[in-house]
Amino acid sequence: MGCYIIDPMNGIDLSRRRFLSTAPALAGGALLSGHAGFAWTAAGNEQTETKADYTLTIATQPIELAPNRIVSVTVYNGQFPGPLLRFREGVRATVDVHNDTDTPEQLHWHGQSIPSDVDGAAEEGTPFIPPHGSRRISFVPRPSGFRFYHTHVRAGADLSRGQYSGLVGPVYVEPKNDPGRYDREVFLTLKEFQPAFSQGGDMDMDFLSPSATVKDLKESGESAMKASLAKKMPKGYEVGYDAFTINGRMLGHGDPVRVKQGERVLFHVLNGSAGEIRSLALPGHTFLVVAMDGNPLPKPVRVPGLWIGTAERISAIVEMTHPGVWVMGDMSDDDRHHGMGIVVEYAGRSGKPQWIPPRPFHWNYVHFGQAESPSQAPDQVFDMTFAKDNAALAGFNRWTINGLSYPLDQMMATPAFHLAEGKRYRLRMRNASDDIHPIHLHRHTFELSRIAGQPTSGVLKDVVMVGGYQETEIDFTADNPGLTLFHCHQQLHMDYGFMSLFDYEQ
Ligand SMILES: [Cu+2]
Repeated sequence: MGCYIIDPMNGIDLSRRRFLSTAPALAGGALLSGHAGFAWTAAGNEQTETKADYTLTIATQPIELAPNRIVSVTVYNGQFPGPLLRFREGVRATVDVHNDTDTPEQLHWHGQSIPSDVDGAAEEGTPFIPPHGSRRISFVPRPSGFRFYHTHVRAGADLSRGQYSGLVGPVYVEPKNDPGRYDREVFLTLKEFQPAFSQGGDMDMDFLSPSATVKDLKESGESAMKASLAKKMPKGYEVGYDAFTINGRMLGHGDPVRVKQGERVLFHVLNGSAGEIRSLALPGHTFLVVAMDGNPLPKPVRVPGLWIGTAERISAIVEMTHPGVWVMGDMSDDDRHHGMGIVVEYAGRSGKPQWIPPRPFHWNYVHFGQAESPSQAPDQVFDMTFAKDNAALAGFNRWTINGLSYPLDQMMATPAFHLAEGKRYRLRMRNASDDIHPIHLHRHTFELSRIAGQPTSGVLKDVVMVGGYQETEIDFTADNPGLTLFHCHQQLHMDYGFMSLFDYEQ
């Protein structure tokens, strides 16, 4: 989109190779004082390189989704998903990121409460990882649980960039003590490839409960759409996909999940999509959901299947009590037939993997929490209305929060919401569009407090799906000073305005 501003200091190519070859010329290291990748000895003129806990290299290369289905895609360390990174809660970690592409990159630590300069969003002031350059990132991982890392650049109309790429990987921050009663863990990353634009297409909303919509939101959304179509505007672009994968392999082409009868398997499921909402079911089995977005629920809840918004994570225990060879897959037949699934194979069983749809069910966040509002009242409530301006930006929908669209040609916009450290806030999000928006708040954990009119508490998350023409309320404590980005996690929506910045009062 041509709108990338590289900080002049951080735009300097600090790739390891070049640094080592030019190091003798940089006496004293003043130029590198902000670069934590090198520890200087007391003498100050000799450097030793400390080893990072992890190294991630961003590069574009062929990735095999299935035999003869090889796509060119940008990934971490030559693989999809990126390697599972395990951190210890509260123990400082360092990660070296090398960018072997021609464009600046951002690596966002989704779901962690860390400073703005390492969070991985240019809108918050995180320096870019320059093209053919490197950056060492150091932070204290927290809170514990299932998190992830992903690129945080705007893709705009470029379907090879942003999260349309394969720049997604799981993170597990080990808690100080792990109470889980399970035999083993399996990490699953759900992700589509081979994106293409289409016009129109309505999102499937039927799975969300409660389904009640708000009259004034519906009226304003529908009248805006009608007015646009009356002006002969086409419907704004949407993105669809040809290939669907779990852990980078289309159904039937990856290693099966091999289980034994009686095992309790803890699945950590990440929706790594650029914008799709996914579902997952395993015939003859149920899911005991123990955590959402990595945060333990007040109590585990058993469900017949999972619905996972873009960037959401669900940790669920499956008791292996139904021997066979099964397809664990998306409930959409079309998406499953295009690859969204993985085989679960019991020891000693063979044959063609079987799929049986689960009984119909609705997905209601309220079922996972307590049925009353949070006991702590907010100090302040922010009202936010989300709206769509159909096809307003060269065929792309323009998105607004309270009438404002985040500037496309600017990284750090003027913060629209102001926080005071220690105060408790409520966001009352009103969706005047017919799409479901997976809303993400950076650097903070929020508590669901009301879903389409139903009060709730105790469910701690960093992404929540806000249903079409519905209202959702979330509460959070301003406990991590610094610029904080708020946005819809659909790449297409955030790139075309659906973002806002919070700052802290000085
Ligand atoms: Cu959205």
